[in-house]
Amino acid sequence: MNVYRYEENPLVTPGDVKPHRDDFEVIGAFNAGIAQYKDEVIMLLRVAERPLSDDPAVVKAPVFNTEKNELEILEFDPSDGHYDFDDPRTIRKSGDLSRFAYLTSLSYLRIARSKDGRNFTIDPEPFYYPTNELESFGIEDPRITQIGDTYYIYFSAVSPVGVGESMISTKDFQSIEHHGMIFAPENKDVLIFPEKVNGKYYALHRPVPKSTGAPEIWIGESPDLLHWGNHKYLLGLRDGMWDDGRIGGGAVPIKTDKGWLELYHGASKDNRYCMGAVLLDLNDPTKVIARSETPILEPEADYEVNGFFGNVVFSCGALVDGDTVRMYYGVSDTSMACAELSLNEILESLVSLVEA
Ligand code: MAN
Repeated sequence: MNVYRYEENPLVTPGDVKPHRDDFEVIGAFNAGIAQYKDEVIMLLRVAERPLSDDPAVVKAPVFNTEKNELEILEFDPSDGHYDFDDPRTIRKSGDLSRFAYLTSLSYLRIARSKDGRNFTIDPEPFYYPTNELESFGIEDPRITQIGDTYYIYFSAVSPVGVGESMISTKDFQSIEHHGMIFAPENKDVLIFPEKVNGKYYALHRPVPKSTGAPEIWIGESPDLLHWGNHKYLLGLRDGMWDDGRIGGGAVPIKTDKGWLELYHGASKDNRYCMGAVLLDLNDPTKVIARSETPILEPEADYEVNGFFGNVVFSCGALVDGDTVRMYYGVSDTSMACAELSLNEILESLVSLVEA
């Protein structure tokens, strides 16, 4: 696969973003939703901020208190045996490492704008900050689907009761309407198709089943973008391959002559995140036609390998112009980058899953 990484990569780094509070530092500006708005490319950044700490003997966890409408900062002693601090992203209760008790940073959404898609200017204020109790641990990994003149923005809403997917919408990237939670916990990586198929809206989503099953991709349908049903299991993990740990949708599905092309992320069991592609039937996206055997993009560049949580390429949006796919992607849970790939080359690389 020919991958052209921009010379300007990483395009946005935490150092480019001014923290929205003086007592905080920005540790991530990554996993951005992407949209074309008028003559600008909008990168809706997931900005992760954590409370400044000059004492290594204190680990802090920011939590948004919706009743008081303010951030609270909890403090932990890293030698406290009740908790496990090994994953820099989370604080876990010892003996129950399958779930987290707190996050070490809080994420919200901030706009970066560009005329050329390479040089971005970051808005001085957050675009959307947590506003309700389902968002008290933060807002993560937004995706943007434009339908008519409305941009639907949906994201992981993280709180002590779970990680679900909530949705807001805007027409001008200024005023916001909140539509509540559209997929209950645990669910992430929702990708709403940009148009109806046979009279129905479709969305990919990624539940994390517990009794049986794995973090794999499902598809559901809706009459109105708010009520989702008729869920079907779509795409699974592959033992011993690059996507044998967890998978989830990445960019908004791209309509092509051959079908709906979804650029998805797959992580191995040891948390190396790559991007791959899957082709779904144009008239029935619950049918998988073909899939990548090998990744279309994997962590290789220094900024993709090293960072807050290294070895991660994670796309939440791409822009397509003719044969050129401009895939924007978060790197190492730290910064944003972009690479161009050929649409035809991606399609030709897919291996058919349909019996001849
Ligand atoms: C995982 C990672 C983190 C994220 C949490 C909560 O631990 O994806 O980046 O903050 O889940 O969604």
